[in-house]
Amino acid sequence: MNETISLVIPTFNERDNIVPLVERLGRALSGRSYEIIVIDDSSSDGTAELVESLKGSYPVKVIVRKNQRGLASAVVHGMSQASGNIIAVIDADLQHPPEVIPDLLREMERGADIAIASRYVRGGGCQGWSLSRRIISRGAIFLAHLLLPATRRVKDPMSGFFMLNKKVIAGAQLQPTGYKILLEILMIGKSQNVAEVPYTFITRGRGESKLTTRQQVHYLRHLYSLMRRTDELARFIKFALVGASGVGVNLGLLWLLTETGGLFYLASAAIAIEISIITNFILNNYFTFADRRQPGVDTFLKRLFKFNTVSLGGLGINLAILWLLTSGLGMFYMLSNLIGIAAATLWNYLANNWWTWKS
Ligand SMILES: Nc1nc2c(ncn2[C@@H]2O[C@H](COP(=O)(O)OP(=O)(O)OP(=O)(O)O)[C@@H](O)[C@H]2O)c(=O)[nH]1
Ligand SMILES: [Mg+2]
Repeated sequence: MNETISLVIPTFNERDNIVPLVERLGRALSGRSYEIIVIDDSSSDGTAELVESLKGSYPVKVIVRKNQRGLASAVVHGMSQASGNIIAVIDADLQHPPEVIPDLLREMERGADIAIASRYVRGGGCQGWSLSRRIISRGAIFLAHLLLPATRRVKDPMSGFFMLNKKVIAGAQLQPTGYKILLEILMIGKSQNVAEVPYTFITRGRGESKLTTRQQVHYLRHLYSLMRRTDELARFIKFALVGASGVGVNLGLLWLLTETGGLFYLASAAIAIEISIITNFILNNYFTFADRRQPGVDTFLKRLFKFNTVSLGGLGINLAILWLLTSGLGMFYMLSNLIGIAAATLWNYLANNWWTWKS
């Protein structure tokens, strides 16, 4: 395969890094057909001019954006200018070793449509990260895995260093905001086969980081936006509606069994709870998680068992919160119970999404 590889490099004040990066890219890709597209958001340190001066020696071009800032949008802009079918995205600050690119290419040649340089597969890592940055990075990935099930196939969906086939994003309505462009591509693009290769994220040697706390908070908004655009939010609303129908079934049966069936109210309650769990399960199986349904009585029963277990956990959470808030904090018990129900619903949703209807 000797397709042209389009390397997209976002820059903002990377004067000290861009030349050594282009030189190392040239060595890593020698013998291959490639182009380098630098997207510079009007750096004030002369980054764009430096890239221009490399034109005689390397296949580089630089696009200077005047009134725009933003890593993800810069990358999308760069990708739209790619003439090759294979696009690689790499930071300018040498934290992404260009020597990994041949490994990414190998995965593409084996049939991957996205190949990710990953910090979180065996052999990968982060150099010199503080404990807090490690925790934030892992936490961000955990949240993505929790709320966006389609990312679970990838260990490092936050990587800024990856390669993809252009057709993955052809026609995709990308809404590039913030820093996490790969996450957007994984969720909105069309990829079948995603591979990860290990690399070590090196400490930044020169220049300044542009990653701010504001960017990290912005990430949460991006997650929410992706949940909305990929129907994961709709799934949660369906789950909550099914839960509400279960309350109806539960109360109705409790009344019926006690009043007309003549059962002791605690016995009716136990039966009513179990039956409402079963009706909730059936509705969720055919409605909320219809896209993850699998044939076979075996799976059905296994999932019903898991759903029951999760519901029991939810009941425990509901009661624990009711007790803590009422007896511990003196809150009115109806209000405590409402908070308990909200917490249990969240637990039920996340645990069932993660475990019962594992995608
Ligand atoms: N065009 C453009 N590039 C940007 C922008 N913000 C960051 N970049 C570039 O994107 C890459 C990653 O940004 P960094 O600030 O290094 O972020 P990071 O690597 O996640 O964080 P550090 O480990 O702290 O460096 C670098 O090449 C930056 O120059 C921007 O607003 N526009
Ligand atoms: Mg960096």
